Amino acid sequence: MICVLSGGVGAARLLRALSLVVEPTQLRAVVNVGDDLELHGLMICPDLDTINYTLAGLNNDVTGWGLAGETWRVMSELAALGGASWFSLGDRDLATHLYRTQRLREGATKTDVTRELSERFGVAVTLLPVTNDPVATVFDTAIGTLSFQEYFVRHHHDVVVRSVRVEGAREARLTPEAHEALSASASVVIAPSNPLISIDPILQIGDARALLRARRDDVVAVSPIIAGAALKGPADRLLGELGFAVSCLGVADFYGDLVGTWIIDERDEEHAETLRARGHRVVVTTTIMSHEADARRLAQAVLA
Ligand code: FO1
Repeated sequence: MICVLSGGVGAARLLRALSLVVEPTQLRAVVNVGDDLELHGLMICPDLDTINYTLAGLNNDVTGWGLAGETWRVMSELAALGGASWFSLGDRDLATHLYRTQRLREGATKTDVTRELSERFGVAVTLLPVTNDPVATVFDTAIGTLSFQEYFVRHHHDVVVRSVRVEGAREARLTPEAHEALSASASVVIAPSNPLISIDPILQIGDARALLRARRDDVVAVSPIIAGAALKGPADRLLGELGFAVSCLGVADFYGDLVGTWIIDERDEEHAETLRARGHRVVVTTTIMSHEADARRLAQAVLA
């Protein structure tokens, strides 16, 4: 079994790549829930849904989130009523949130509902929310305190961030399934997701960080920063704002002694020696998964 610490798009692509070279049933994704939100009375779990939709081959390539072939009739009716429409929920996507919310009201856990949704979508990778307890990633910014999606969507991650915190992390517990995946999988892979706002909210739960540190030699991380920039989202900007170098070295500083092996892009080969000198094993390869052959090569490097 391989465990993948996962945020949204970067993790979804890595899991899809890994599924090309290992049986998907051998993969377990421990997924961030710090960007989950309650809106219109519905529980929305963007990272879990992005991964589920991507692995089902149904992700929306135009938006990068939500479902393919989406329509927006409910949102435009809601906007016409003067309702909150800044966070776009497509008509097809809404069914997922309605289903999840109803099941949670009936007493199911997020872990239960995630399993049910994966089954319905025919996804064989096991998706595990890191916790079933309430947690929320919050940004202290130049314009005040913002929830994750206020920062990310409403303000297009275009405000200066002073600090990030995960409310509820101290009290939250790892689910037994996530605990087992982190401690008993043959290896743990940190996906090329945003280290500060997708992976750290996983590491802050329970003893996740200690579990990884204790098996550092089995921990492989794929750098989300390539030649000083993130492929998508604000990871590069946030690293700089929070005092880290905007490079794979800055990401390595952030994770510190959790990682045994770094997988960095060919364009960052110049940093390989520095990482080796710090005691990491380093693999240099293509980390952009835009073509199947590259995705397969990256997956093979991760597994090797
Ligand atoms: N991202 C946007 O930029 N705008 C949206 O309106 C939006 C809606 C949305 C609805 C459901 C969902 O699962 C994801 C959605 N996202 C949207 C993506 C999401 O905000 C972020 O990509 C993740 O939270 C970061 O991992």
